[in-house]
Amino acid sequence: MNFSDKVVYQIYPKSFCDSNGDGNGDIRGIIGKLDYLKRLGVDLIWSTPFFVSPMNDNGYDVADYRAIDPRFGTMSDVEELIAEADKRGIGLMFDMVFNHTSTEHEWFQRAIKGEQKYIDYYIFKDGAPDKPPTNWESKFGGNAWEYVPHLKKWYLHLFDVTQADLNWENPEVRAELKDILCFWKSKGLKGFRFDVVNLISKPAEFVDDDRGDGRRFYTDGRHVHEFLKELVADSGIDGMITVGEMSSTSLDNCIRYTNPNEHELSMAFSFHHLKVDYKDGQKWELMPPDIGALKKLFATWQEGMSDAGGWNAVFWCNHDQPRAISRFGDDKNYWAQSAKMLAAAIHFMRGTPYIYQGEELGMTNAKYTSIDQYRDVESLNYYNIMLKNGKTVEEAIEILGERSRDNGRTPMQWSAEKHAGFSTVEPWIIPPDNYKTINAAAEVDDPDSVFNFYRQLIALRKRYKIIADGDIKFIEPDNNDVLAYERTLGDQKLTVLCNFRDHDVRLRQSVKDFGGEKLIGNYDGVEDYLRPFEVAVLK
Ligand code: TEU
Repeated sequence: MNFSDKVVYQIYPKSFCDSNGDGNGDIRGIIGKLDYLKRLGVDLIWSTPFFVSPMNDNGYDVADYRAIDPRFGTMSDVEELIAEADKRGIGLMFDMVFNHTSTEHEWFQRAIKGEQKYIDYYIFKDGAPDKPPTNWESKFGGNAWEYVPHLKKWYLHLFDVTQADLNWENPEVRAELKDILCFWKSKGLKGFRFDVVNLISKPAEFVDDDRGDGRRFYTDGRHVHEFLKELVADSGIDGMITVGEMSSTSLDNCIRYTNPNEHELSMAFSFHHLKVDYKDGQKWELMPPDIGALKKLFATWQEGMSDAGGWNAVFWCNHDQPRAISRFGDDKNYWAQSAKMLAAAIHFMRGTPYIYQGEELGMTNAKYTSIDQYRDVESLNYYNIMLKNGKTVEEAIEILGERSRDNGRTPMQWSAEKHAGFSTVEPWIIPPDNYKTINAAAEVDDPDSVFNFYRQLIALRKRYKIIADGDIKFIEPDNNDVLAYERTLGDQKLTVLCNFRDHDVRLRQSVKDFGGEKLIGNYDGVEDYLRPFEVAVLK
């Protein structure tokens, strides 16, 4: 599939639309909103997992890859979703969580009963009960190993203790995963998203990390490219749209993951640009975003991938990230301006844009005020860790308000009605009060809305080949207020200027001198300077 002119919309089903009044979103809820997505103009939907799961990590702990969790619906609902989306010209991408399974998966259950075949499906190590095999840390806090007393063995879990890492060195495991892909491919999907797929290849030896949490031993690991090539070839998914979630990855590896000559994946998510507000690289330490660093990262990745034939998935938001508008914009005084500026900043880059549910409405962080309002396993773990490390309750709540994954998991704001029009009953997680003004019903018919700005961005990508296929070069490198780049295709040129500040900013030359005509922007006309959070796209 040629995907340079495509736009993907990400759905987190638990928070998208509740069709049966149980407070949780479901598959039929998605079906009911397909016309909304058609109106927006997206080509593909990536849905996060809805497979059978104990839901300790909201479905990223899969217990059965071929069955739908009844809380989300049935297999026939899923088949109807695929068919109804197809009628509207929208393809489906499902989320394959292949680095680990739930400990409730049959394979793990048989492993802990002592069946050697299934012990070999996971990463079990012998050891004494008081000493984990290595000092590696789980991404959700604490040591990454769990002891199983009756086996006298530890198993590795890079995420929650109920998410056991699979042993990809075992060809039987790889064969199982290929079968799962074939099963879903035959249902008529257009593509797949692969969860933390650059963590699948673990080292030959497991040793302590004296310089970090262990990630340097398994990130972009020794056989990862070989395993991906094999998975893609043997399951016949080359040519479908595939995106790998690459955790703490490198540019060189992402070039290899996505260059079409390698026959691995179509594109990659990398996260470096979403760590520019981590103080000393620590997620749980607050700092205002470093816009200079953000610019450098975009320039390095955009130009680097482009020069070497790689392809980026470009995005600000997903179900693991706080809302970009609350991080990089001003969600109070310049709400619409910053929502639109952030949208344009990435939609004109080289790569496939991803819109995360609610981003097209300008949804903001929840900023909950009490720990009982949080649901995410990572947030709950780190709340306790922060208190243990001496933070006060107020400090911990302030940090979660900025950093919790739940900020991106609040119910989709469909209307000003009770529960944001998401459900008829109290949702599993409460919406922020601003749903009364920020919601789909208020925006879809308003030509100036954030929603209609996104709609225009998608339409422009289809109309101008330069947006989909042009080269990219970053300009104004020394200006730490403005992200600026040029796209070129033949003799055509587009200049994109984005002000990340809440005040006017001047460039070395007048904005008017960058181009003759404005293609799109978030203020009327063009001044010599950029207004607060202004974006101007000039041709
Ligand atoms: O995320 C992987 C991941 O690295 C981030 O979730 C990161 O760990 C988190 O933001 C901590 O700061 C994927 C999924 O997107 C996520 O929802 C799952 O929890 C995780 O994998 C495990 O499957």
